[in-house]
Amino acid sequence: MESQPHNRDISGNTALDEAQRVKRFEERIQAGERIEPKDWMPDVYRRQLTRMISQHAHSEVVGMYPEGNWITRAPTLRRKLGLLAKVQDECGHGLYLYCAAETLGVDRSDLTDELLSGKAKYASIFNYPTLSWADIGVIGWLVDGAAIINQTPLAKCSYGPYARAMVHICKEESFHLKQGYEIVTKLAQGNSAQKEMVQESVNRWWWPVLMMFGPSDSDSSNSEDLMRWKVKLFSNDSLRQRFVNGSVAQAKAVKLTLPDPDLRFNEESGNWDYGTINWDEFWQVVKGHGPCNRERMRMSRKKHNDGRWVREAARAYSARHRKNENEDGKKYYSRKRRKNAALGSFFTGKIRKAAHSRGQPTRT
Ligand code: FAQ
Repeated sequence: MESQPHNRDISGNTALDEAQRVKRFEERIQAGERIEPKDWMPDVYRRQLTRMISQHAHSEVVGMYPEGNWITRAPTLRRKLGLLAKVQDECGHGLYLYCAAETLGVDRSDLTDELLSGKAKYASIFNYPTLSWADIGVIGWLVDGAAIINQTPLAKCSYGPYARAMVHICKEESFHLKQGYEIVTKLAQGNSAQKEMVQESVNRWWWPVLMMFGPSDSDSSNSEDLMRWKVKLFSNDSLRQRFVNGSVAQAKAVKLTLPDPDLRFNEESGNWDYGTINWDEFWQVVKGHGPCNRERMRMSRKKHNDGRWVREAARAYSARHRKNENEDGKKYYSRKRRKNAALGSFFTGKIRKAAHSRGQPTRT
């Protein structure tokens, strides 16, 4: 009996086919080509992207809560409008990202279930409370600032839908950064209570913001895969360093200090060296034991339940819409609807004619 040269999988592919496909895939990545949803990709690439994009989407959505908390308490109408628009943008970012994740063959409702069950992570930073108005400025400056440093390279990542979503998102994040830095500048130039408030806020947010970039490279379990496949173009530590380098000058410009006694310019490396990050705190927050984890999850579940009727209405609308399509996808209108439409144009015609005879202008 002739022996089988290779094991075949369910679609009849041999192990050799698989190795060739991986090789071809990696060549495409090395050549800087974009991978698109219908292209072949290794399972691990698909899984890693689904994990990362969905956690990013959850972060944008949960990220609305700390700032949303201040919409009703913004000090002026201008600030209220700016904050409202910003929070709305974050919601939009979540939607783009869920759509990008869905191109990988997952369903958004399953991703939401993973968030609500506590299985999926979201950014650690959103588990800290917003205690003063200055926090809104500092989030815009530092949190959005860190997000931009982390996300601008993602706009050049190897997966097309993620990269394209990031272009739009980063433009909006840049606007958020400017808005936040403007609030910080005003407070830093204000009276002594305002200066104190903004400095106190920087002191609370600085270290958690450094943690946003993820664990140090030696503890980053996903970086190897993600960097080989050009999803992540830079390591966690290198982006964190870039952020520290930029923030020092920005803080100095508004006469604020960063709460790190070990912050020092290193002539040799050209970087600002910084103190030790409290990784124990980071992992505690990631595992659900941060100051606001419970509150954020409670709110997420409440919003999900409160929004049930909207999802049901959208589903019913979509089902009705589908019923009104012929097999070839063309719109089908019932006899009653066709009659009403005809009557509508009959009456519109009559009204126009009457208006015309009275010498009134008519809308065309
Ligand atoms: N928080 O192996 P790595 C924003 C987890 S959006 C919680 O290094 P990776 C906009 C990680 O999931 C902010 N968990 O992971 C905004 C992994 O666990 P897993 C979100 C974290 O993926 C502004 C484990 O630790 N941005 O701010 C965190 O290679 C203002 C090992 O870590 C993105 O999602 C963390 N900070 O690198 C909204 C950007 N870090 O999943 C409102 C895209 C790590 O294996 C207001 N994502 N973990 O169980 C990324 O760039 C990467 O996923 C990293 C993590 C860098 C976040």
